Amino acid sequence: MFRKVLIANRGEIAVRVMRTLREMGIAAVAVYSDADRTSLHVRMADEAEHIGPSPSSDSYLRIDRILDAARKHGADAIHPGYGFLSENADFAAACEDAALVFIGPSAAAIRAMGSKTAARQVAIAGGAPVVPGTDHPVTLAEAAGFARENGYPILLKAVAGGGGKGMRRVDSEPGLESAFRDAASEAERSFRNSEIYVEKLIERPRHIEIQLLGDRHGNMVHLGERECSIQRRHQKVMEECPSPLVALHPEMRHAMGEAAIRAARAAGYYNAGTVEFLVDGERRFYFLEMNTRLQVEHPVTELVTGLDLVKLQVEIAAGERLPFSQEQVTWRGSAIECRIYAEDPYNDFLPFPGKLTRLTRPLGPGIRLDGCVYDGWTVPMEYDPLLAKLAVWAANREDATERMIRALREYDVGGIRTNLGFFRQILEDVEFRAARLHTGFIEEFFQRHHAPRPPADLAAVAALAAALHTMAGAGQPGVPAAANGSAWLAAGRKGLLR
Ligand code: MV4
Repeated sequence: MFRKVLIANRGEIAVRVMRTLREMGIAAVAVYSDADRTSLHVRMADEAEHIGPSPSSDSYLRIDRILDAARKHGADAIHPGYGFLSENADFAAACEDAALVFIGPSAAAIRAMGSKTAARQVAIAGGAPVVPGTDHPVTLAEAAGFARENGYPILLKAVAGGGGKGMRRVDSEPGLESAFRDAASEAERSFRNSEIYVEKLIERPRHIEIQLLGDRHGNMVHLGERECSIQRRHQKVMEECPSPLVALHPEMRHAMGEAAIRAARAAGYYNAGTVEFLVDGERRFYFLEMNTRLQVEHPVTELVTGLDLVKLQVEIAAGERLPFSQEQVTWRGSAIECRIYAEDPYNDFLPFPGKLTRLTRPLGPGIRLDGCVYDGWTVPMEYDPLLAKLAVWAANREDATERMIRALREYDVGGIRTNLGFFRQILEDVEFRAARLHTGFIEEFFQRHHAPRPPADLAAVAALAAALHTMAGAGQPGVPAAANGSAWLAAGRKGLLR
């Protein structure tokens, strides 16, 4: 087993990885930029190395500086976390060249899954269902040909894809040319690769993903699914395990798990990984892409399976065999995670970094908090303003929902704006309660909650105001307002008289 591991990351995930390393008796080396001098991951580490100025391109994305730090501190392996260099095939290869173990899949597997068309080819080779589409980059004429054969709407996607960049919906032939140009130029700007491919558009899909774990001896298991349909601008906001849809149709877990394993096997995959699927209204599922890293939302899988994914990642990277078989994986209860951000949900979710002047954390039964903040810390504006991931476990979805509402009530953050209140509204929402989830959920949620009130309501409010006004004028002098009716009416009357 490794003696010392360098964590090439920051924030809550660096802290999360460090906690497991400590439990395994492995020393942790942190790296940090100027902006992170006072950050929790640096304070918690056994050793720490400064790797550059605040911009991540000068620090957390500098392969040379991270490898220098690992050599200087005598680390045996590097955990990349998520984001930054975690899905950079060159980084994985450079680690191996420097005789450092990259705690993740092979550089070849990362590369194969990084190209969305190559990933489709791998999935097809493995026999996993994919959305009808092209398995290679296309010209405008080829895109038009595909649409004529398969019908509109279609979705143009960037080959180098991710995060919805370079993606355009096209509903009919006249819109195709300009959409193609827009998609290609956005892809060029985002990825320096303008290649586009085409898929048939799936309307209002759910996003359900399968967690995989494979060792370097050819064993692979799935750890079930996560429902990640509640997201905004391609950023997940809330995740659940199990998916409420799969909970109703348990055969889906086995079918999707098997499909995910086949796709990953075709790529020669090992370590932790996630296969994303789109699920349509008829519960058909389609391979979308594979994430070759530990995911932000891994805690909900850990809560329901009782496993430590980081520990398993480290053991697999050290050459150990998976310590259990597929039949030994069990799922118990229900977990929900909310991503707590320093942002203003009522001002277009604008980041709201700043100094934390007050902090009370939720505690008690079934609560897990993966955070990186402490009272008095200033949330840096250079990075993603994720403060913490609040996850709860309970026996079923209803209880987990109530527990999350309770935890959010206990959570108090002062000095900055957060999305805590926004989550409470979602958790109370009838559509959420009924688990009618899809990738357009938040957009529709806002439409439902911010829609102008129907005229009937307006008329009712006007009538009530008029009635209260009349009552206020006709009220007997000297008689307490509450004696004329409810305290509620009294309050309304006071308001009108003020
Ligand atoms: C789709 C799709 C519908 N049909 N592909 C969005 C990000 C990128 N990774 C793929 N995405 C989608 N691909 C077809 N053929 C809808 C989406 C999509 C989406 C997918 C997962 C999670 C959230 C999403 C939000 C909007 C659109």
